[in-house]
Amino acid sequence: QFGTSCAVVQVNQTGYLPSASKQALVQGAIAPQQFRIFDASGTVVFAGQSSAPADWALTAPADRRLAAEKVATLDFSALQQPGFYQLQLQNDCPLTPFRVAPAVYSAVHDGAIKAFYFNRASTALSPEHAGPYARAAGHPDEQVIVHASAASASRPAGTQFSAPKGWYDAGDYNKYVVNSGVSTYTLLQAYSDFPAFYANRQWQIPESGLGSAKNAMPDLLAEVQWNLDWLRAMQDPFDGGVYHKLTNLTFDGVVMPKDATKPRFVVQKTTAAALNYAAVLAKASRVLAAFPADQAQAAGYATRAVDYAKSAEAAWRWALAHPDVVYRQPADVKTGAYGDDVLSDEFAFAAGALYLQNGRADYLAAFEAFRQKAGPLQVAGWANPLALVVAELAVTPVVPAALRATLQQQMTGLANEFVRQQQQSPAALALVENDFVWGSNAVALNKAMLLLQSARLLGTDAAGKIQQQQYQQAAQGLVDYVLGRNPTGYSYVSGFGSKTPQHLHHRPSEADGVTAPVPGWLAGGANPGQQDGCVYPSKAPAKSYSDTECSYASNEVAINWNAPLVYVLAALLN
Ligand code: G3I
Ligand code: 9MR
Repeated sequence: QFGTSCAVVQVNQTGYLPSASKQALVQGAIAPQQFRIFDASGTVVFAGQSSAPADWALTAPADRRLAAEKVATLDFSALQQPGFYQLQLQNDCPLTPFRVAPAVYSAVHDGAIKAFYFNRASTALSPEHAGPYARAAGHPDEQVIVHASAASASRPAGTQFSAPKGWYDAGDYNKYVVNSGVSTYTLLQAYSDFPAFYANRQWQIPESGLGSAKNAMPDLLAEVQWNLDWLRAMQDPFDGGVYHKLTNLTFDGVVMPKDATKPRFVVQKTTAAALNYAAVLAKASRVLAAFPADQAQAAGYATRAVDYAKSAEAAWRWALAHPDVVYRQPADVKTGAYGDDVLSDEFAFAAGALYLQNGRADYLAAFEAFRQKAGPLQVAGWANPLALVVAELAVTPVVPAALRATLQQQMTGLANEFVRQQQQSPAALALVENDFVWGSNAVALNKAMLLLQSARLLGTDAAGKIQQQQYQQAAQGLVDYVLGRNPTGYSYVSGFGSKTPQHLHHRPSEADGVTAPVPGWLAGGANPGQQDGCVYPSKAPAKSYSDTECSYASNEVAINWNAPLVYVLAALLN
């Protein structure tokens, strides 16, 4: 019933913060578009014109344009009054609803962190906390078998030990130290960057509100503790080495946890696992030790803080003695590999985190040596954790001033590049062709995280303020992108938005008999690699997303994808 010439408009489906930049995406227009915005009473409160439609990624051949059609941007940043609005191109075109409100990311933030609770292993989820997603316990992981690849004199192949709890990695039911490490570190960083925000924030998990004033643990730390308890058990107490993963030999079928009863193994000790473990345990030690002494004592944090620090150092020593044990998937193991041959960034990650924990010069020196070896700073990801610790070292006063300056320059150098990407994109999105990999939505959010962390490094002079605004705008664009302002029109977070993934590759969501998937999960996102061989609507990088259970390469969920979502939403709410 609408005019055939109507272009499609995509907005952030959860809304816009009053003072933030506000943009929408126009797809399929060939000429600039006029647009109007109506308030709830139907009054026009804003009118404007789009940017000129253009191909996104000019360097790509015609069939590889990121969106397969021309895109343009509508800017209505000046609309700051909270309210419910509708945006329209020409008179006979459809209305696109959106809202402007101060706490617009509050619910989606809580959903994104609650998702970790929904993926807890070794426990039942109660109706009180999980509603329709309540389920029986699975994967007790109390009799985990040492795989031949992980055998040592103290724990020969076939030895059994207990390593319960932790979060399932993703849509599968396995637990991988490398990926768990970066996810946990990111959540702990959210806690240490926004302590007041998290102090009393609750999202109905079993630990919510438990304990006396002296030992109540913020929900975020309680959630993280669930995973730390598992991680801690992944270290071989005899030599400090850390198993790479705890897994079945082959992926489970589409069943609920209680019906997934294949034997569980720990597989190979690796350098990357030891280093990620060391970084997280060092960070956790510091977070727990920072509580007021009487509170930390009452809650048992003080003891744990000491244990974690020692354990992190033991893992570090193991890594130094075994500096190049890369993960090699044994022939009988078919689950996720998280293999990475480049370890200098992991070494620097662990050294930096240990230095922040113990202040020792040898760790600082190791950080510097490995950082230089790792080369230019890269956006964080499971194979590239270094940026996570660089962001903290860059703002920590005990770090020597010259090093801090270098780290700050590295961060702003990368952030400036992302700003350029946004400015060069007709979609006003800081995304380039290389970003569209398996887990592209997390690439977007890790970029946003780096931008927001870089924004706080800038001076308060006029130039600093302009740059800061650019960083915030680029980050906001990336958040908009995952929440709907993208060429698929999906808000990629289950349950949050008007068009959200319905068929996540997530075993509980598929097997639980509830129509709607478990809420709060970020789908991996557009991925032209299409490694799953499923049916996709398009090959164009930014449209290569398949909302099907089949599609693990574009529609799976993962803890390392939700973690930067949590961080970035917390940052925007602060
Ligand atoms: O980095 C390269 C890039 O340089 C290259 O241009 C591009 C071209 O294809 O590939 C990029 O690498 C891809 C990499 O993801 C990017 O992070 C690989 O092709 C791709 O195969 C790889 O996918 C990983 C996938 O496992 C398969 O190993 C994902 O990162 C990783 O998130 C995913 O993790 C899985 C676990 O194994 C099992 N549990 C679920 C989890 C999520 O799907
Ligand atoms: O479900 C698995 C998913 O968690 C992984 O990310 C993915 C890639 O390792 O593999 C999925 O399992 C598939 C397997 O690799 C091939 N057979 C079909 C499985 C999905 O149902």
